[in-house]
Amino acid sequence: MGFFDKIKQGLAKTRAAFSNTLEEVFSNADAIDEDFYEELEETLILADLGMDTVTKLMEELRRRVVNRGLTTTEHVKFNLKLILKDMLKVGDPALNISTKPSVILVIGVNGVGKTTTIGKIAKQLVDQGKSVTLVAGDTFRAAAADQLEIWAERSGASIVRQHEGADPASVVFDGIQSAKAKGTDVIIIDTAGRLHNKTNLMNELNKISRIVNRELPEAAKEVLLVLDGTTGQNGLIQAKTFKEIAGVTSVAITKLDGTAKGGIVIAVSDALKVPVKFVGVGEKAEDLMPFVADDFVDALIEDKK
Ligand SMILES: Nc1nc2c(ncn2[C@@H]2O[C@H](COP(=O)(O)OP(=O)(O)OP(=O)(O)O)[C@@H](O)[C@H]2O)c(=O)[nH]1
Ligand SMILES: [Mg+2]
Repeated sequence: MGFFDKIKQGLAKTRAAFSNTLEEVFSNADAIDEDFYEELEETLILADLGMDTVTKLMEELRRRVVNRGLTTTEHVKFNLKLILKDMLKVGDPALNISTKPSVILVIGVNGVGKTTTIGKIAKQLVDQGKSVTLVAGDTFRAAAADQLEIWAERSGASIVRQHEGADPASVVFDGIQSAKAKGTDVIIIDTAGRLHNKTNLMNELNKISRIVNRELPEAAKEVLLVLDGTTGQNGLIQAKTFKEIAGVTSVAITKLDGTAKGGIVIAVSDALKVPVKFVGVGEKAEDLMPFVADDFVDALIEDKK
């Protein structure tokens, strides 16, 4: 199944809530007037596109309606989709793993799906013929490394871990040495999301980044932020904080299968200006998909047949 069909399925809850209401707004409109704009705006906000993004979107849409002399809802809908597609194109959607080794540092608050996402990415990379080393940088509890180990076995990746409570930066150092010795293609680092405050988290992530930059100055590096799609606007706040403290280069949004608020993908992309590279629609390895912006919008807002 391609991205389009799979994301359509994964977005079933969002589609049931948002797409149907949107369709009504379009088909009930007698004219492109203030009533129409108001209803459209309300529908977009309910789908969790976020106030700022919706405001910007509506301004651009109104501008186009005037400049292009749009008079039919069909044309307005087409332009709405074009604007959304543009909002999702804020950088290269492919993972930057151009060097050997490359490093993916995976961050995010607890429970969002970091470890699962790492496992899924590892499985996909190994299936593509790449060698992968997982680094258990979440040393808060032994169970975290155990969970990563299960994914290592499942995917065919190797894993570097230490005891519970070990210094994450030292595990990362070990992981890099091991990857260098083995000639690994991609190193993926798991981190703890449960540090008590922003300063702690920032110090920890900075320490890890320093080790990576010192040991692998030439390597391609991704800082992949994982967000739980079911947390809506809360996820957007997390995203802004992490961008500020950790230099996020890409985003994965998980659990879209469990929410009616899939519009968060657009809100995050627009607010951070960082590309969404993966979306998760389930717990299996194949349920994490490389993101395709145009297909996402086409699945969210279907054209009339
Ligand atoms: N339905 C669904 N569940 C998911 C998805 N991604 C992750 N999960 C589930 O979310 C739960 C938490 O995932 P973890 O990978 O353990 O999250 P984490 O961020 O590593 O959590 P901590 O290590 O506690 O910080 C698990 O039960 C996963 O199976 C998804 O796309 N869809
Ligand atoms: Mg974890």
